[in-house]
Amino acid sequence: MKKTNDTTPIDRRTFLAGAAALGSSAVLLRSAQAADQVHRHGLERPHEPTTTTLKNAPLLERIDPKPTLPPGEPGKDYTPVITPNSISLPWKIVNGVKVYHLIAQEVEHEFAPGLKASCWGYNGRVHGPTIEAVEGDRVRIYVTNKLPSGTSVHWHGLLLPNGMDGVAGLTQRVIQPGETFRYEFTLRQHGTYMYHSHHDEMTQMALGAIGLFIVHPRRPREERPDRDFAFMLSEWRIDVGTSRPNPNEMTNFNIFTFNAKAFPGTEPMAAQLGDRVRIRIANVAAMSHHPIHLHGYRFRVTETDGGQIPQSAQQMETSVLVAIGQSRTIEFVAEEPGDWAMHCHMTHHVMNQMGDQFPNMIGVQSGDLDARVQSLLPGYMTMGSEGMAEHGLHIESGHTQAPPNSIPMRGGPGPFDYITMGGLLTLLKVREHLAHENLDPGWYRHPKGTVASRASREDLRRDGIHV
Ligand SMILES: [Cu+2]
Repeated sequence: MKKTNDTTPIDRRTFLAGAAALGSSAVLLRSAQAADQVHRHGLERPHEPTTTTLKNAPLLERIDPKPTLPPGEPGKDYTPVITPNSISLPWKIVNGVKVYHLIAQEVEHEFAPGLKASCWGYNGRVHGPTIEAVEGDRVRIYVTNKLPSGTSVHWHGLLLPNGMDGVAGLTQRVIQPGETFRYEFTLRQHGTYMYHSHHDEMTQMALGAIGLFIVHPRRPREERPDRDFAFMLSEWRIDVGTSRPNPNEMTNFNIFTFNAKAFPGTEPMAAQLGDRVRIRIANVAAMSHHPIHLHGYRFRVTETDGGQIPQSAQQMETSVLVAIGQSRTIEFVAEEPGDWAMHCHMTHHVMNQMGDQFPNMIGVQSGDLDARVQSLLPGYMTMGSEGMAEHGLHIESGHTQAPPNSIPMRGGPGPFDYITMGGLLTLLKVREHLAHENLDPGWYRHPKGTVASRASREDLRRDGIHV
């Protein structure tokens, strides 16, 4: 894969270059002539501002250009994206247009073993499947509403004709239950975008009516990644013992997810040593920004949802803040083998369904308090005198019964001990050889002498450490 100096997003000239390479259909010629006129006008009246020049372009062609390149193909034009715990939405090509079908519907969703809830999603998934396409593609997306309420879909971050923007009431009529609407536009940019309900967003997004919309570059500026992962961050309020996310919650969310899964329900990212890895992270949570921290690596932040960051301005980071409504893309070469944590660094975001209305009991010997409270509140457990770690262990060992349909303060099993993080945690697993392309390769087998362990008496004596 060679480096090119293409400008991005695809501008009119790039479209034309593609058109010229393809030959001359009537459509191509028409758009070429139109662009020529724009160009000439620009030359004839060089002092006019760009906006005036643009006004001279046929309006329709400017806001909804006809594609001049064939539909982008996976493997040929791009490395297909991997959405852990999810899939890409299938599509077909009809007369050169990529056709998709989203069905908004109620979905029974499992966040992690032990917690299921009735959510709203698309095509049987929460969140909806990832829409994947290529810059310059013409897409036609049908949206069928099987929800009990009206809905609409907004294509968050995409440049498109105003009437395709999906804001119910403002740019279109509400899609009533049982109706199917058609959206159609040409992708004029590349990057990590989203789609989500834009009718009663507070309710519909809180219940999960969101998804990723990935647009691959037609001609990448840099080498293509070997692995291209995509995550959507979201947050939920699901009270212990209930099974419906609460859309009325304004600040106090208690389930935080990568692609609608809390650890240990999150599927890890598998990569081979030396792979170029791209991770896209989008966030349309209600209230929380998430500083996502990847262990073991430093990475370049290569894209925002506004576009590619020039190489000279790309920063090396180990955490990337993904604010609400934003997406960020990071890239690195997988040079460090192991099982590396990737998680939100807001410590409450790696806890699930934590009760926060109790006095601080750290260091307090609570005696038989729990047993007495449990006669009134089954499943009650004081945040123990040693902190929260013991809580998950107590539950995992069957010592304490978790309330039905809940994952309070739960983490998950690790190869050494219980991992005391849940929520926004997933793993990057880098191996010298992967037996199966995208499957979990199991726990890392550390080379001898590379695991922290209990210091020996000899170590302490040699180094003059007195304990
Ligand atoms: Cu967070």
